[in-house]
Amino acid sequence: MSSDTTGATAESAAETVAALCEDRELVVVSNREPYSHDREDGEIAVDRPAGGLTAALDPVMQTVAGTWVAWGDGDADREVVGPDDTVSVPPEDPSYDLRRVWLDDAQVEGYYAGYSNQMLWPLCHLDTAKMNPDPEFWQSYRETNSEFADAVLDSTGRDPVVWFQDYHLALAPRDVRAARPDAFLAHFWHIPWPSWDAFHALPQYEQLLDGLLANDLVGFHTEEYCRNFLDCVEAATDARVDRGSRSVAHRGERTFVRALPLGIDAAEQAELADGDAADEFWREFGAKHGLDDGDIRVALGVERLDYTKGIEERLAALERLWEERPEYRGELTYVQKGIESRSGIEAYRTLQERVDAAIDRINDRFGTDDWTPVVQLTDHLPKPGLAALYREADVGLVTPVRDGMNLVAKEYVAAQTRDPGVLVLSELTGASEQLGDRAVAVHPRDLDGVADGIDEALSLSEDERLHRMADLQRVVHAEDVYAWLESTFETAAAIERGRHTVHAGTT
Ligand code: GDG
Repeated sequence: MSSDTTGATAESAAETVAALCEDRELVVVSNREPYSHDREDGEIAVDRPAGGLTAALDPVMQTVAGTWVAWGDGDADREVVGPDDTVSVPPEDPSYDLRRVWLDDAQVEGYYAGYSNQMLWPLCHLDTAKMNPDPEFWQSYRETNSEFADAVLDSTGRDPVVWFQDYHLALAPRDVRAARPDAFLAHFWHIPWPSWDAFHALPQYEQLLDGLLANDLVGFHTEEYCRNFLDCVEAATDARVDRGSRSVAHRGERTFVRALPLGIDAAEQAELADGDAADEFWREFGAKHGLDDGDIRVALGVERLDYTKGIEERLAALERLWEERPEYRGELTYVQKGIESRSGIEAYRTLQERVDAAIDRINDRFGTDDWTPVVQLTDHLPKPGLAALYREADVGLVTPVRDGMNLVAKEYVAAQTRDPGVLVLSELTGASEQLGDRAVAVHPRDLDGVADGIDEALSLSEDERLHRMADLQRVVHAEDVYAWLESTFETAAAIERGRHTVHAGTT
């Protein structure tokens, strides 16, 4: 299948961002770093950008020659930095600075695994029972955010454009603002923002909001998260919320709140799915699991093993499907591509055990000598292998119980370059705001509904599948990661222009 594209590319996005930043320095701040240095067989090796966002920002940073501030977690990271804790990257063509922040074990435990992943993560995904309110976590989060802010201040001049990423860094903008009143500060929050009722469960709700309101722009994936954020500000602070302009006046500053749904590199995903490496992967994988002759249909789930992704509920829905519709036994295989994640945290370890037990139970119950109902893959796959799985899957099962966006849904769509499959998508993902209409929409906890959704997806005519997928691909290509970069920076530039107009008018 072919698709329309916007024409936004890595190069055009980088040029747009450079033009919009004019001569101001761009600083990106994130927990994870874009390059890490590790020792392999005594030699220092460089690990490349992995995630889609990091890969998309890298060419932008190369063009604007900015600074990226992030946790240096590679085991050889300290060996390659200069006295200012900075290394120029990429190694083969150094064009921007990577400024590393060092975390000790207590910070990894308190700031990262603790407050970020055992307070903010469960809170924003509405799983407040999993919150662990250890006071040390908060202390560590505050201190570490200050360290990130110091690193930003050390590495920039008077009025940079600083772009914070995600929930690890909610407090850092306030420290940067105090020292650089003229900086333009933006923040993108990658996970859901909950309603005030839920957010109220966080003891430090005021400090969190105050940190984020130091930004000129706060971006979320969806309009719903923007509304929730404004509701929280209204309920918890004395800031003035202006719903018309979707902005907040606080401490003499104004913060604009915008939905900026993140996309993927859709053109790259389609190319990978059509490439020789994907074909090669599928030949081997299909033969190994008896899926190569096309008789057995394939459903696919891809994610980090996380309790927000709805894996247990999905397995239960599949079990009901095989139980109540025996015609799918021997006819439908589910491939569970679940990569280990945050396994230092108890809730993640126990999830892993329950998922393994559910898969064993289902396979014992329905499996035969020549058919395994659930094939589990726990290894990290190279991109072409993942693209091959997407391409060959008749059903892409994306059923989180909560998810900020879910890029897997978009990758699945972009990889349908041949006989198109069908996306089954949870209503409780950010992606459903853009893709819900043309996917088979399901509620992840309605197990019969998910089973029906899988049945419906497998029963659609070829014509219907082609139409739905063409519509989905148009969205995923038009609203890709480069379009996202451009609209983020165009929004920032419009806010900045407005700010100067207001100042000019008042002096
Ligand atoms: C957070 C929010 C939001 C997975 N296994 C392999 C692999 N992956 C890649 C996928 C995809 C990425 O990991 C997962 O992204 P998601 O968006 O699905 O989910 P989170 O990790 O929870 O991300 C989420 C996102 O931030 C961005 O804002 O959408 O809501 O929770 O890109 O492809 N990649 C490779 N091999 C694997 O085995 N190469």
